[in-house]
Amino acid sequence: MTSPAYLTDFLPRRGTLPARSWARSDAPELSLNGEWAFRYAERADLPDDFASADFDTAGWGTIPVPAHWQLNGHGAPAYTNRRYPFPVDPPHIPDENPTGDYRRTFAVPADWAVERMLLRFDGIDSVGRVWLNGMKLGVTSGSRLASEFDITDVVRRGEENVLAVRVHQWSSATYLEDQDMWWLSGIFRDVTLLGRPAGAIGDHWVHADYDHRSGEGILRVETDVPARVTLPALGVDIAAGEELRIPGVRPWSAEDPWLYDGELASDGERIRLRVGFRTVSIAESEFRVNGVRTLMRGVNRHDIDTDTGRVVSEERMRHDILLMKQHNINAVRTSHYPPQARFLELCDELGLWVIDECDLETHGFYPIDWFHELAGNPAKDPRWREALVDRMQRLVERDKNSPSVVMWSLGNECGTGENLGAMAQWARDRDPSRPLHYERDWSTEYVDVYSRMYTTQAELEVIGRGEEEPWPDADLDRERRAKPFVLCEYAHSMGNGPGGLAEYQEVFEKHPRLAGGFVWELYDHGLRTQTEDGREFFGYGGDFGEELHDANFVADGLAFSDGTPAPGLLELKAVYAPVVLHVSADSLTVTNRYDHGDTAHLAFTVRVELDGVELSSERIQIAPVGPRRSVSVPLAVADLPEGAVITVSAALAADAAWAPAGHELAWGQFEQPRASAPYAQGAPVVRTDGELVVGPARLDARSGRLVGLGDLPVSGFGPDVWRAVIDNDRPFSWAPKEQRWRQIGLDHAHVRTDDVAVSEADGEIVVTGHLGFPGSDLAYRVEQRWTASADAATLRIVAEPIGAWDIELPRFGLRLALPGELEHVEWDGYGPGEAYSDSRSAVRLGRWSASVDELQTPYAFPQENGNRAGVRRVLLTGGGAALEVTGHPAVDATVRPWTTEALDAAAHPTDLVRDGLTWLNLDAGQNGLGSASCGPAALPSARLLPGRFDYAVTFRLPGRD
Ligand code: IPT
Repeated sequence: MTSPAYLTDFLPRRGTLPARSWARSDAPELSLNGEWAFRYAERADLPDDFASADFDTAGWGTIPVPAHWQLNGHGAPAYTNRRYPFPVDPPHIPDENPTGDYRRTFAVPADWAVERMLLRFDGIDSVGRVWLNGMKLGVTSGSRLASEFDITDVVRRGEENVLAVRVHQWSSATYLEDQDMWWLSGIFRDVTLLGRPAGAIGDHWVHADYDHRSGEGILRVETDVPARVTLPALGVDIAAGEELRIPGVRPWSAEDPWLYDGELASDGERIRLRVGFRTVSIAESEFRVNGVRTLMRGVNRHDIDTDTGRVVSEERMRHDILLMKQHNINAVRTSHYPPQARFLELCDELGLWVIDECDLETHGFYPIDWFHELAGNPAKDPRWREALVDRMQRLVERDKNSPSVVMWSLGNECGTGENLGAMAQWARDRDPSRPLHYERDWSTEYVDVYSRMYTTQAELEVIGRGEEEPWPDADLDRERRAKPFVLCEYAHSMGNGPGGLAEYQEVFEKHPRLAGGFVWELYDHGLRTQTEDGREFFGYGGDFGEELHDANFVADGLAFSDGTPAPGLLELKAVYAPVVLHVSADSLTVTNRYDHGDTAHLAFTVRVELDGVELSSERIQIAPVGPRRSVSVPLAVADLPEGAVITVSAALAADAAWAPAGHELAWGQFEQPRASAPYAQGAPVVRTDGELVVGPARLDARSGRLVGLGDLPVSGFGPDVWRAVIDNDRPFSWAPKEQRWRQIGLDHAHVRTDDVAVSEADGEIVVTGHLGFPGSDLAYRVEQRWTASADAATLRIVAEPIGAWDIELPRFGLRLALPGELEHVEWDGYGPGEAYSDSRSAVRLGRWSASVDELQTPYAFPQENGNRAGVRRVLLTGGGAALEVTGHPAVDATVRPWTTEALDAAAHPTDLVRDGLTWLNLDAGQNGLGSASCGPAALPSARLLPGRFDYAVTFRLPGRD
């Protein structure tokens, strides 16, 4: 037996105090964060003499607290999604158990007039055995849960105190903490010494309901000692325990997070109160806040920082919340553990609906026995019951005073079992004011909302209508139908995507039973690291020498690891817009999708543009539109020229706490149709040395391939069906396509020219060929028809599929390589960002420009990216050269400094090296994105079926006429 006994207990925690509410008070406290002495070992069974006061730490290093040791030079991070990275034999753990010994000293400030002293650890991963002055205080467990020790009898005043903590990476509790994230250990949240004056408040609970019928707030504050409650703005001054109805309060909501500041004062302590009056209820299968059906437009958020792991600074927490608010996200699920208490304070203040989730996941039992009894699963085994209930208690007790928390969640992915029932029972008894959530309880026996993850849009629709398949038990089925529905995870944002968000949102908005959804997830969890030659990248599973890992499945965020929004977040912002603007040539309809507030805080602007030139711009007044209402107003735009675009934008009229005045929330557009440009025609075909020349186009006479446009050399010209596979295409996806694509040989196209026919009279060259794939009879017959004027050449492509195609195409288009100096791109069409057939909500019509570098999206695992949709004209310039391409009427365009093949082969963005050419794709289309890396494929309407393609582009050399 080499592991100390506490590491294999079903409840390793010992000696800690009962959980209580987070509080900000005037009682003295001392942060024990900072540089601690530190010693690292690979095993857990070392002597514990280091805890004695006279132990000499010579030879030890130091480590910051809070921090993970793996990110500070000891051991290495490791990523697995579900799998426990060691043999599954609960409650046993491996002998190889990285262990960190921490030591520091502290003195109690001389002026502390306190009766008792506590030591609080806000988070130690996974357990910490604590000594003070050589005396054992106990063991913390529950990595993302607070632990307090009473040290009154051990601490020495006027002397130096020696605090020693032994932290182990693995413990029996690891079986309860199998969240999909990095394995990172250490004292990673704050450590604080708390002075407790005589008469201090042990625990407090602010009950602040809102009666939406009368407009009254109902206030009652529970405490364990006599105390007074004051809220000056409301003239409240009552005793704790007393209930008061206060007329005319302004309720709290995520839309209008109104907090009344006040105080709770006992003889020994004053606690700062920030009271938000609000009532959560479930009625008629709706999730309601303050009596109103409330729709959560949410995301899942982990604590993650690319440099510090789950050590998240206040600045980063604020950044995350502002990022969410600025992208129209109004709700967050704290997957899959409670964040630091400060995060919830910020949610209270800035306004987000929060599903606060317990630190619990036993997902690693699924791969062992997926569909059956999950043998040994702690959700069922009675020996774990106390540990599970303990975790729930610590979640609820710490966070019960946050108005932003509108639901408790029992945890994530633990299968089902009575221990979850015990957690739910405890929480329901303790806090009947908040509904309970847990996704795996499909019967909803234990919970108040029906929750699922990664359902299709179609299934969501069925559930929204209340027409889902009955649950086998008729009573449970009836109860479930009376419950609201939460889609606690959807739209898996791994790599390029997600697609299909708009279609989900349409369903959410339609059915009152739907309480909302939470996209998976806010951030990529890449950890910043470097190549051998010092170039930075965001490392994922396998980049740190792990024995077992799940590669880039840890990079599945709407934002990149450093917090930069990825295209998915911009798409989500457009889809989650709280107002929808429908614009026509002469009217505007504003639909308010807020549940609680009107549109008085918004300023509306109407802009008219033609080919990138602004024709007019004016603010218009729109009387406030009430929640869930819509109004139409006439738009007086005189003489709209062909091709002109009207953009109506709704922005913050004044500064908000989460964004400055002018921050745009939503926009809508209308385009006055214009005729597509005519094909270039009229120039003769001229034969030169092995070339056919028509206008500026030069074709190889034998193969019919384009080899030049005027002086510009062209290489690599031909039809193209391949894209660098996106995560949603890959073998682990729920709708894998990569294997079949490669089996057909789409990544190795062979082009054969069957005929090059010149019609001199018509000035036309017709190149007929066969686009085939080695080993396959699937193919395309491709006809390229060239015509030209003096300065422009039009290519029309007509392609007919051959054979029994059984899968959609990655793309269908044309690719060519141009000199690398052409590195500046301007285009008319949708922009400024990338867009695909099922993610087009964030892009708008306009004239845009970017460098080739700026057009690349650096997905942590390189894959297809950067497609610009609906491009009518693209102009490439640089090195004194220029090329303009016009679509008839539009194409999808991609411009890259490397090939698709190089992109496909890269494991990290640092593998991509410019090859000296500018690669241009001009496509009829690309397959949609979907979110099949964990969820449904692209909707049928977004799939690129292998049908007939017929489209055209015109190449022109500007400055030649
Ligand atoms: C789901 C998990 O709940 C979440 O933590 C994350 O791992 C996500 O998958 C994928 O990134 S569970 C899955 C089996 C549906």
